[in-house]
Amino acid sequence: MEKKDLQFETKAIHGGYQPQEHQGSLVPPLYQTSTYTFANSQQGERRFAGEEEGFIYSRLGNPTVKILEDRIAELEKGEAGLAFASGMAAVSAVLVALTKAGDHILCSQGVYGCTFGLLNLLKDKYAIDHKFSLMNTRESLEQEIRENTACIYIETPINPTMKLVDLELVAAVAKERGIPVIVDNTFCSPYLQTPITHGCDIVIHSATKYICGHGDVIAGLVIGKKDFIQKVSRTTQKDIGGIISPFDAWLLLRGLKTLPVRMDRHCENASRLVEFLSGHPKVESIYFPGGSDYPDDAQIMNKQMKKPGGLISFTLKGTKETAQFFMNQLKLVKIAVSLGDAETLIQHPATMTHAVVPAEDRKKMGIDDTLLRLSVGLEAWEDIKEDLEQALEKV
Ligand code: LCS
Repeated sequence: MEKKDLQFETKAIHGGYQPQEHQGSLVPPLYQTSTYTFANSQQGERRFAGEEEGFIYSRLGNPTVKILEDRIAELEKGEAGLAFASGMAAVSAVLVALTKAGDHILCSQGVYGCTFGLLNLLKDKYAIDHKFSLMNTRESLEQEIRENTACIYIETPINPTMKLVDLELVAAVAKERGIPVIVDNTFCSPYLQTPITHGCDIVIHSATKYICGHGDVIAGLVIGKKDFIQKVSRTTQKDIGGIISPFDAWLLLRGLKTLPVRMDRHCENASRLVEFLSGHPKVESIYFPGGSDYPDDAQIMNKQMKKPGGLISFTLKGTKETAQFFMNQLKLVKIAVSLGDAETLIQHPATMTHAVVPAEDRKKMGIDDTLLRLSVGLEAWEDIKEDLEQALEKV
């Protein structure tokens, strides 16, 4: 059977790796090396000139990292992948590769706080402007795309409001104008959503999250067309240098093997907790893909997501202090940023992940002071529910 015929669960375990090319080692070996010896000076010359394939120096490529890049490309149904030291290293390498001074970026109405910070940095230092857009109709997209729009940047679901963006709609409008569409697919992982199959061009991950799955790595991934990935690899990755360490790539290869089973459990737990929170008198709103607070999103979800995911955002009746008091009562659920780990985590976006976003912009993004974001872990859902229940009782 051809590799492309294999199912996701199988590719997550075997993708990009041939044991026979590595002494038969069942597990991909960890090439913990910074450089590679050349057989002679001419071979070094040929490798630098691009006339001969082979490794040169680990900032330019590493065999363990390459297995990870090939595996994630298969899972995202893209041509090639590239691994980075963090999600932000991936986001910045892509945006810097696609823009020049005077350009414009059209962005979803809400992004991770540091992506918001990066957009402002690009604007302040290099006059690369941006506009936040709801991206919910063809007409508004057509109006918001400018002549100098160099790329469209989407998070869906958006961190932390869980609002969805219709990937096929945006990709269709962008394609007519030849504008690349970038999707930050961190909240879904390729198990729940593959933006390239919906016409988008570039996928980004904070691999720190579901792809790692164990809260012990900071890393980023980019997937796209071969020529684009090669361009990033030879410019904004090589010369800015935000590369992943071979050991972190090795840990991500391990994490990926269990991505499908972990995601199923995250999703199952989250659905049960949404049910519990929905009926609770102290909860005001719940933001969850396909839920009743964004009625239009159910249709988008069915089109592009396999399941709603493992993140739940919700507001409590009360104030910022109510939300903080509630968090402080939790025992099992840990107060921490990040997401996608085995442990259930809760954070307060207005004062944590999105604290860098000015209050006025937070309001536009829908980040209320009472909003909480729960990253549902892999524990027994009954135990998580009990912890939430006892904390809500005290509010
Ligand atoms: N994109 C999204 C959607 C994210 O949520 C994050 C980090 C990043 C990119 C950046 O990735 P990193 O450099 O951290 O690997 N999000 C975080 C969050 O929501 N809590 O803590 C970090």
